[in-house]
Amino acid sequence: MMQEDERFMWLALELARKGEGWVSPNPMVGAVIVKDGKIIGVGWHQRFGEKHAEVVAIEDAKQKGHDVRGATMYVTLEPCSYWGKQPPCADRIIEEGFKRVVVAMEDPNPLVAGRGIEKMTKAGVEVEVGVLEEKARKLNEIFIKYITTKMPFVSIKLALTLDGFIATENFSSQWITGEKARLKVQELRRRHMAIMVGSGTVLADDPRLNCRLENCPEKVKVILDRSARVAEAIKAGKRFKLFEDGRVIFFTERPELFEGIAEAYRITEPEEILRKLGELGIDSVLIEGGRIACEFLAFADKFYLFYGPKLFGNGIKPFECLKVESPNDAPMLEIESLERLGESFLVTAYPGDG
Ligand code: AOF
Ligand code: ZN
Repeated sequence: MMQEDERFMWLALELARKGEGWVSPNPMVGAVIVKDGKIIGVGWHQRFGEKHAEVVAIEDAKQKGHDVRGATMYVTLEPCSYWGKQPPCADRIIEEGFKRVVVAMEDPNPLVAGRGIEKMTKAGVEVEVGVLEEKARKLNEIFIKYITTKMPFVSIKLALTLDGFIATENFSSQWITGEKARLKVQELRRRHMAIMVGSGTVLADDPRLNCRLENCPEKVKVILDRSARVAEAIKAGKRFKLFEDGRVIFFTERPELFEGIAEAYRITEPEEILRKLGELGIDSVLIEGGRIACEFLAFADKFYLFYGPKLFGNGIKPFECLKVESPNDAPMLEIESLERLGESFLVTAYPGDG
């Protein structure tokens, strides 16, 4: 039975992932309905505010002429128990007469937090929790952080030479990594609601900061521009590609200079910037500006370090602000994976202990 449960949950997790980028700040959720050992319906949460995975799967089964009474529902997140933008899935599952519900993880949303499971159990549904839980937690690491802290999940992405530089001494950084690594960055952009860089990057590279994969929603672009250099450049007649799509937010000491240009806040302290983004409903930030990475190091939840096969000898270092004197004092990372991307490679890591 266990093996079977894992197999269907695996499929539910794959389905959930199809909502990536579109459901934020909601979780990615997938559901599979099984009766007499056969899959009779599948579904996933497709867009923020729209139908939940369980309901999509129930409708899928019915539309194909199946009766869900007595069936098993595999779902990657505990079915919800309250009325939000959608009705409570736990109630619907009870009404539909499911015999068994297999859940990967409890919903960390304080409005649910076990109440969905409790409701179904009380109604006589067999509920099992924790199948492929680790995988489900990883899939929704952004949601878990945001729903429990109201602070966005912070990822730091850097492109480094093998000797650890993010740019030459005159700030030139195009290109350190190759095509495959750049495609991977697009996938990271899909996963995060907002992309953040400093004004130096905007002025030097004029990046679009968008997601160019097909099936990718518009991004929120967050620019740290303490002295409003971008506003001044615009007033002097310069144009920037990042304004071509998506929402643009500046954090600056001079928000008044951005009137008629973009949304701007008089906040420059990293923790306050993140708090504001959380208040604005932004669940995740991908920090792409190498020179702002160090300021946000203390708040980083994840690192994506791309290494290209080059040596600069000298240049800009990403974490110079650390000033570690003894290796024993160095912050540690916990490496999750190593991935080869053409001639480059990617180290994915979490902050470690210490
Ligand atoms: C589920 N299945 O597919 C999703 C769930 O405003 P609402 O009604 O869309 O509710 C959002 C909350 O519902 C979200 O914070 C999370 O706790 C849960 N999301 N639950 O059973 C789903 N997307
Ligand atoms: Zn629901």
